Parts: sequence; C-alpha cells; structure tokens
Amino acid sequence: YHRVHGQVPTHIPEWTPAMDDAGAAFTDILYEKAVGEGIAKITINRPERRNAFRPQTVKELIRAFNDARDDNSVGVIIFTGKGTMAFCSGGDQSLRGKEGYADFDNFGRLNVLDLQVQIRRLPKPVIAMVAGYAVGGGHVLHMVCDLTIAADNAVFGQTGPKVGSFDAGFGASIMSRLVGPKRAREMWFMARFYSAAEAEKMGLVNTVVPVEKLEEETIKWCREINRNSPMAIRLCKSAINAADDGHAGLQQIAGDATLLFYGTEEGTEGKNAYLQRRKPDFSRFPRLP
Ligand code: S0N
Repeated sequence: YHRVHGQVPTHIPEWTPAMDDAGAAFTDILYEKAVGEGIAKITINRPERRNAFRPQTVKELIRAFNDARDDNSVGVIIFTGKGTMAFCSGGDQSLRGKEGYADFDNFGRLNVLDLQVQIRRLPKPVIAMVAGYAVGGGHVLHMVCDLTIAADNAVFGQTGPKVGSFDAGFGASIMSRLVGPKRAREMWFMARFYSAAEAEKMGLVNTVVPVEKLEEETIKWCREINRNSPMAIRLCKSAINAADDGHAGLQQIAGDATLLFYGTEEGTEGKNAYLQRRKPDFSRFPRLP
C-alpha cells in the first residue's frame, strides 16, 4: 500500500482561523482550517471550566460544524478541547436550572442534543481528539463522533447519576453499541472513571498515543482518510448508522442514493424529458438483476 500511496506525513499543519457565513466572532470555541489539507478543527475553548459547555458554546459549535459540512474543501473534522486537561466535562453545572442550561437567554435548554444529532448526520468523518477528561455530556460527545483518538492521560466516564442527571438518548444507546449492554450499564450505574488504556480495551476509542503526540497522530488519521474516496466514506458512515438511527438513518442513506442517482444518465433523462416537454425514454436503461 505504502509503495503505491507513499507514507502519510505527520507534521502538524498551519491552522488558519475560520469564520462561518454569519461572520460573528466565536467566544467559546476556536474554529480553524488547515488550508489545502481538507481538515477543519473545532475546539471548545473554556479550559478554566474543563471545557464544560454552556448553551452559547453549543450554539457556536453548531455554527462551526455547519460551516465545515458546507465547505466542500473539508474532508475531515477534528473535534477537541483546549489544553490537555480536558476534552469536555459536560454541561456547565453552574448554569443548570429546572428546564436545562440557561445563560444569556435566561431560559433553560438542552441544545447539546441538537449537536449530537448534527455530528451523527454530518456526511463527513468527525474525529474526537481527546486529552484529559471526557466525562458526562463530554463523554457522550466523543461517543457520537466517528472515531476517537485518545491521549494516554485521557479519562472517560459518565457522572450523571452522581450529579442528578442522565442522558438516556444517544448517551445510552450508542454507548451500548460501542461497549455492549453489560458494560454500558456498569458505566451508567456506577459512574466510574476509566483510563485511556481501559477505554481502548472496551472499544470506546480507536487508539491511544502519548499526549504530546496526540495532534500529530490525529492529523495522520485525517490525511489517511482524505486520500480515500469521499463518496465511499459518506456512504460507509450513513450505512453504519442507518439501522440504529431508524427512519432518520434510512433518510440519510436514501438521500445519498438520490444524490448518486442524480448523477446518472437515467436520472438525467427524467429531468430532461420534463424540461423538454416530451415523454421520458427509459428503454435504453437495463433492468439489472
Ligand atoms: C472533570 C473533573 C473530573 C475534573 O476534575 P479536576 O481536574 O480536579 O478539576 P476541578 O477542580 O474539578 O475543575 C476545575 C474547574 O472547572 C470547573 N468545572 C469542571 N467541570 C465543570 C462542569 N461540568 N460545570 C461547571 N464547572 C465545571 C470546576 O468547578 C472548577 O472551577 P473552579 O476552579 O472555579 O472551582 C471535575 O471537574 C468534574 O467532575 N466535573 C463535573 C463533571 C460533570 O458532572 N459534568 C456534568 C454531567 N452532566 C452533563 O454533562 C449533562 C449533559 C446534558 O446536557 C444532558 C444531555 C442529555 C440529557 C440530559 C442532560 C442533562 O443535563 O442532564
């Protein structure tokens, strides 16, 4: 393989600050792109709170993920937290009220659930790059990513039953798929923390590397993915999620099929016939077995 494709370079690229169409500054996140590499990096930037998210953080993350999705030069998205102490420690508990988390709006919300769905449906790989704590809602965020590259100082776990909360959505179902129902029950019932090595053994993460090599290794994975067919990767992602995501999963993979069909002569014949006010002629297209 390497003789044909060459070794994958591991140097860290130059990160250029990025904006979305709204052009408003980000306060809680950093959004960067490695121009010419097809890699975007989205970083929760609240290290003083172990990268806990508040509603504003989630709103900004949703904007950045949308932009990275729409930018057709981007093939892979890295999702991470600032510093090496934490990927994300979940919802900011100081802002938790009766209806969810409240910041500037003064009413509660759980908009991280929208972010989870967005990452799951985004037709490009999202890689969680985890140093330090990935706990509570932060642990769910790494689980909804397509891949997780962990530093050797990473710590994983749910805290909900200790702090009076739980994520019975993707936080339970995707975990059960990843580690199996017995382990998932253990993680939620006991609310223990697990080391990177334990997480690797449980199938929670793809690989573990020394913390000082974390970005280098993640970039290497991104470059290796970006060498491959974006359409094949898109279909693999939607296929792997399809059954678990029910109607929404079917809709995603069906949309991919429509996207491909539009590119065929058969699909184009129907559109042309309509525009040319004639009967479509599908007779030349084979009825394949
Ligand atoms: C991460 C931990 C283990 C790190 O410990 P360490 O290194 O000893 O640091 P600390 O001194 O504890 O923390 C440093 C400073 O950061 C603040 N901080 C840390 N985490 C949070 C947080 N989540 N919210 C607010 N502040 C946080 C500390 O307070 C400290 O600040 P100072 O220096 O000012 O004292 C440790 O910090 C820890 O255990 N953190 C809490 C982890 C946790 O329980 N998270 C919340 C879990 N719940 C969710 O995430 C809910 C998610 C959600 O939105 C949801 C989604 C779906 C359905 C339901 C929900 C739901 O809301 O329940």
